[in-house]
Formats: sequence, structure tokens, C-alpha cells
Amino acid sequence: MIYPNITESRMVFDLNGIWDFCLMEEGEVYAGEKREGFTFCPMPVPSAFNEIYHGRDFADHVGNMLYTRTVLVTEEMLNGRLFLRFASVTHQAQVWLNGVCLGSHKGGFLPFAFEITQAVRVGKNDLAVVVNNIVDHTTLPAGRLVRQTFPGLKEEVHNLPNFDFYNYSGIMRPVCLYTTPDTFLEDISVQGKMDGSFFWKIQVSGMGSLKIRILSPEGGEVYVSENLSVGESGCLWGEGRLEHVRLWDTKHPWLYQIEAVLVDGNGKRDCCRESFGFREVHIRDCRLYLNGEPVYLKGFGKHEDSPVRGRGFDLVYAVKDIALLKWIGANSFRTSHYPYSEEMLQLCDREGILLIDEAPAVGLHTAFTATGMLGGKAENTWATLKTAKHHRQVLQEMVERDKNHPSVILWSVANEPASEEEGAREYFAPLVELVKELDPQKRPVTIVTYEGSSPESCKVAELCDVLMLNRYRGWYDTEGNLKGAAALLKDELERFHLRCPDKPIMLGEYGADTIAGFHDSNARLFSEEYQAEFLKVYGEVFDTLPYVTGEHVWNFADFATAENIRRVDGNKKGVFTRDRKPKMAAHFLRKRWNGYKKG
Ligand code: GCB
Repeated sequence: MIYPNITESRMVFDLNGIWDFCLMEEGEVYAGEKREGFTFCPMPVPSAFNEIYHGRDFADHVGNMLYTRTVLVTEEMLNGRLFLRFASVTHQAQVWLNGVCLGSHKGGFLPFAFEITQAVRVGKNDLAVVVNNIVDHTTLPAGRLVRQTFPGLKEEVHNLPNFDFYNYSGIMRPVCLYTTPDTFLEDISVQGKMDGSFFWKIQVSGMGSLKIRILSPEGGEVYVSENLSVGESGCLWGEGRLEHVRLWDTKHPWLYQIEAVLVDGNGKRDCCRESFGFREVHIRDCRLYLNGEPVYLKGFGKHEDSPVRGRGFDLVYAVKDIALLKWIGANSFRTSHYPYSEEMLQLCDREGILLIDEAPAVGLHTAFTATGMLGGKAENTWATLKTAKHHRQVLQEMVERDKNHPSVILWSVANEPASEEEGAREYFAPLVELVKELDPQKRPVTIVTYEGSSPESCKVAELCDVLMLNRYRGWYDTEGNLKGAAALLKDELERFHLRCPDKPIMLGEYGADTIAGFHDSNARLFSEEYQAEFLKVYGEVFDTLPYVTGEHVWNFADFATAENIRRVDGNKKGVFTRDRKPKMAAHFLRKRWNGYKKG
């Protein structure tokens, strides 16, 4: 999937701005009609709709909502083909243009586009999007729709997320129109290796002649291959090798570009560029290697989350967060629990941040208890959930979107599924295989597992290249007893190592809820002292175990969750507050991580 950039042959028109918005009633149908005289309110796009207006009914609305706007199209825009692209609509979208349904898309964190060359007209066009935010046993993330009645009251519909973050929704990331010539470049895949060799593959919508150039970080041409003929399959690949290549790493994230120019039978050109790096990721002897050097992952599980904006696209927080990661000495983060915006990945490429790119597959556990909402009743998850097909779709879309990013070093297929239950291996084996098959770089793959999935009960450990474990000893159990927590942690890590002696292990999550400004000289639960001590004790355990290859603290910043009695104004495990002020733990990590080298 090619990111919509303006090039010599392509125009991009921003459709962000204020759209008309209304919540829809349950059972209400939209069939493409113009809703004149209807009460719409202004809604910024992109954004999460939830916190823009006042009221619980508004914020917690379950079901459909309608976004509309007029789109003006000029004659020039219709010289070739025109596409309408949404970077993400959470969780499902049905798109209408001039009263005609263009199609729908399921999955709230990945892009989709419709060709509108025929459906659009010069002048004014009516665009409408029906957005649905329900999470249930068929969606990713997963949730549950429940109907409740109270004496004398009308039935209420609640959507319980199977996950610990607020279900922000709406048209969350940018919307645009982009043009292409009649025959156009559909996809560019590119991979650079440590020895300077590179491999590219181009997908074209028809036939033509192709010119490929590689541009150095300064923009100079370092490789060219031309008059390459693209036949009926529309697919062409090639390889080459550069001398004195500059590698992409965390200190010097050198970015090269591949430029593809296609000329079709009528002499029309299409031109696109994609950034990439020369770098390799390997796993050997329980360690993760970047360009042949062991790399220890220091960082966080994050969220796209900030006050008012919720999970809506926000470049200000994206750049700020990268700056804070650098300040604290982190080198990586996980895009928990869904693929982040394309712009965030571009920033990580540019700034040398390593990413664990996670599919939106969270809540795959029918006994989910982190927020106490499902009561922890063990059910047969893999016979109950109906997510397998959709899971394949999101993995495919994620790898297609993110495959060229040098920052992505590991794929996460899911977070905390019921990996201890019968059926887990059968569910995940084909998904892990799919990712390996789709990724031209064959990056390592993981499934992030939780405490209930022990070294003795986990059914998916052997499927993973890296064991990524989320552990809350000293918080959800053994609370307050950090000595006991450390002993349990170490014992469990050793048992995992015995089971998988060749696999690196990393902590995908560990942390403690902490109220900023709450202090206690005895380091009691919820105090800043406890959080700092908790992280220190965990760090001491990791330092003694050579196969521990990384530590990702949960969480980078405080974030919003659904309302429940385990959360006071959201999840407070942030090392930074929600508005990005450091807690004591941030200063501790800054000391630990800056210059840290695992022996
Ligand atoms: C977890 C989840 C994460 C939660 C966290 C917590 O294991 O993966 O989504 O927010 O625990 O704070 O409970």
C-alpha cells in the first residue's frame, strides 16, 4: 500500500476539517438520502467523536453515527483516476457518495480506499459515512454487547470492551482524495540488507515500462535500472547491491528512497517514492540482533491517547512522545493494542525508534478480568469467538501497510489472548504462518501473553520467535510485596527459559497504577515511590537473566479506560501523566536506561 503523497504524477486533496455529524438511533437506517432539515453538529475530522460534546449518552453512544460533507471536484482531478482514502475509521465504515454506496470496511485501525472516478462528478458531491463502534465477538478488538433492563425503565444497550482502554471511535485518522493516471503503481515493496543488497517488488494496475532508482539519504541517485517491462501479471521484481551503504539503526537512522516511474502504453507516467532502510533483524542464542549487534529493548507499551482528542490523530502528541522517549533513554515501543497512524511509523523511521507493530487483536479472552467487567467466568474462548477470518484480514492489512518501515522489527499477532486454553495453538498457528508468508522481510513474530498463561499451560510459546510476557506480580497479585513479586517473577522466567531455551524473552508489560503527586515514605501502593521501586525491582531481576532481551514498561502515559471500580479516571500506570508530565519513575528509568548495556 502506497502512502498518499503528492508526486509529479499524483495530487492529494485533504478532506480533513469540519464535517456534519449526528448519532443514529438503534435500528435507524441510512440509505444514501440527503438529510435536509436534520440536526447535525459540527465534528472535527480526524478525531474521536466521544469527548467533543457534553453528556454520557453522547460519549458512550453505542452503534451507528453519520458523518456527512460536500466534496468539490474539479475537471483536472478527473484527468485520470480518483480515489477516496480513509486512514482509519473505528470500527466499521459504510461509505456513500451521491446516494450510492461505495462499500464498507471492517477494522478500526487500518486504511482503506475506494476508486470514485465513475461515481464522482465535477462540482459538488455529497459524501456520507456511517460509522459503527460496536465491539463484539466478531470484531477486533473484541467486546460484548449487553442489554439490560431495570424496573420501569426502557431496555439499555451497553457495549463492554474486552480490553482496558476507552473505546474511542469515529473517523479517527486523515481522509483524502488522491489522483493517479489510468495505469498506476499499486504497491511498492522494498527491503535493504546489511551488505548493501536490496530487493524490490512493484505491483502495477496494468502493463507498462518501469524505471527504478534508489536515492541516497541526501537525495542523490545511487542506483538506476530502466526500461523494465511489466507484463500482464502487473508484477515485477528486481534486486541490486550498493557499495558503502549507510545502515539504518537507532543512532543513525539513515533512510534511502526507492523511486518507481511507470510509463504506460500511451506515454502517461506515474511516479511514487517509498522510504526504506538497510538493516537486518535476527534472533540468535536468546538475543535479538540489529545489524549483527545485540539490541536490548528499552521502552513502553503505549496508547494513542491524550486529553480531549482521545485516540484521534494527533501529530503534536506523536512528536512530543518521541521526544520524551529520547529524553528517557528508550529505544523502542509496542503499538499496543492496534497499529498506530502511518505518520507515527514514519516518525519512528526517521528518529530511529524500534517498533513492535501490534494487530488490533486484544480481548480474545472470554474470561477477561483486567477491568472486572466479564466477571472472570472461564468460557471456551476459541469455540466462542468468531474472529479468525477478520484476524487474517487485519494481519494482511497491517503487513501490507507497514512492511517497508525499517522501524518495525517485530510483529505482534495479538495481546493477551486465551493462550492457555485448548484451541489456542490451532487458532494462532495459521495466523503466525500468514504473517511470515506475507512479510517480505520475514521479521520475527510474537504473541503477547498474560499471567494466566504459565510456562506449563501456554499453548503458543513455540509459535513465537520472541516470548513476550505481561506480568503484574506486585500489583494484581502479591500487591505491596516486591520481594515476593521479584521471586515469583524470576522463578517464572526461568521456567519459561527451560521450556524454550533458544528464545529471547522480554517483558511486554509490567507496571503499577500511580497517582501523580501521591507520595509515601513507605512506598505504599499507588504512590510515586511504589512505582519507582516496582520498576527498580523488576529491572534487578532482568539484569540477572541473560536471555531477557527487553523491558517494556506499562504504560508510557496514563490513559482513558471504560468506567469501572478498578480505574480512577482511567489507567494510571503511566510513567508520564496523561498530559505528559514525568512521575518519579520517569526519572528512575532515565537513569537506568541512558547508557544501559546488557552484559
Ligand atoms: C494488561 C493489558 C493492558 C492493561 C494492563 C493493565 O495486561 O494488556 O491492556 O491496560 O494489563 O493495566 O491492567
